[in-house]
Amino acid sequence: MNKSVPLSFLLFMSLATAEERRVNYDESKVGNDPLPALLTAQDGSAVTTAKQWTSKRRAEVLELFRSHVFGHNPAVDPTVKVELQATTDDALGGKAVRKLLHVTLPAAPKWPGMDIMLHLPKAASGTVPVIVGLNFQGNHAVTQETDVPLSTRWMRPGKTKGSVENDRSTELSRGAESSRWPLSMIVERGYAIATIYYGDIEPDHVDGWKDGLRAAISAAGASTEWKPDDWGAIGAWAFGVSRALDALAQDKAIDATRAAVIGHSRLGKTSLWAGAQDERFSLVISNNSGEGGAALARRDFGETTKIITKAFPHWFCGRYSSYAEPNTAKLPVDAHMLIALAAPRGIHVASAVEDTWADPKGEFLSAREAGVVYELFGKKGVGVTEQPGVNQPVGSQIRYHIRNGIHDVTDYDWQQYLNFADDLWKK
Ligand code: GTR
Repeated sequence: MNKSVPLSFLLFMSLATAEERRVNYDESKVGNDPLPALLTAQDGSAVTTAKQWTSKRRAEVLELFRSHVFGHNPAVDPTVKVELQATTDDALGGKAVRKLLHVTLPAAPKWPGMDIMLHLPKAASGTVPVIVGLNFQGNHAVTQETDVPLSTRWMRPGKTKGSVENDRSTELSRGAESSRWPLSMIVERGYAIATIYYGDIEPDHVDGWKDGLRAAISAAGASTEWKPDDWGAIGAWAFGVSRALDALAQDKAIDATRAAVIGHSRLGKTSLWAGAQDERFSLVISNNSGEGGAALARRDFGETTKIITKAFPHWFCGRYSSYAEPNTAKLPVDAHMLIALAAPRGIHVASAVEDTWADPKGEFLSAREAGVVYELFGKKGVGVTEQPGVNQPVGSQIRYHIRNGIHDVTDYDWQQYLNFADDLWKK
């Protein structure tokens, strides 16, 4: 059993019927529904070449994810307006130049915009690759640097008064998420690192869209009635990540052809979806993304489609909940297809031993099964058939590792991601 009980689990328990309150952690009971075929097009023809994947099958798979899982983004002019709000030449003890950018969308003036915190390696000669990811608690929580302004936006309610959890917009919360963002290590390895608070894009609760990007983009604003295949919060967050890349690409110090997207947990699901849609990301990183991310939905282990769509219906399109158990086998996609949408680019899937809620084995299997698409491009996937042991990263263009410990992002995880980035971009 996992050590820490996820909030969604508690929420689910309070909403669920007795029959639904069953979480399986027995590998012999995960079920064996076959996965949808990656290499059979909707007209029944076999996909045998990279060209057939790129020109036909890829678009079909992407459309299936839009129609059934994450929803469609609305048509909107994505042009961003970027304001440089502050530059610090001696950030991170002199290792980095830090820029604070504010990004808005002129086509959606009601959206207050998002703040990007960008750290650039000072020692770099020439342009640098960039890693972009959303954070959970505000840019001020990612760094200990006291001159980064505290977020004034919506924050996830906390559990205990007077603690970091309950005071996410006060000095108490400064640096609270910094263990997940080893900024010094990243810039020392020659990478720029950009992060954005996910709540800037859209608050994370069922009515969050009313104060976020989705209402601002919809002509009907907060009186919008969503169709079953309209975008959910993950769609909006992923859209925001792409707009961040637009903004970063304008910085002369950055080489946007070497851009990675990273995310943990729900933001790992977001990273996968951003990488699936936006092929400018040449490396896609899923850290403990679990159900609705890298974990196969058809495996009944840990969190299920039923649990996630009950606890967090706003993350997905409305239709996704119709595939809650016992209907999961009818879902026309599964996580291996989400991984495959990154092909032939680099993708890294990471699990943690104690993160059983996210189904580490299901995360590995999707990475393994996506390999057939990479092979069309002459690239190798994870290169093994069995899930590797702890701290034994595997794979070529699809990487996978499982480390000790809980649902989290650790220095060990980052070291693997940076090693992969080096292999892709520096060798
Ligand atoms: C959990 C949820 C997971 C995961 C996680 C997170 O409560 O059940 O799917 O996304 O939240 O984002 O922290």
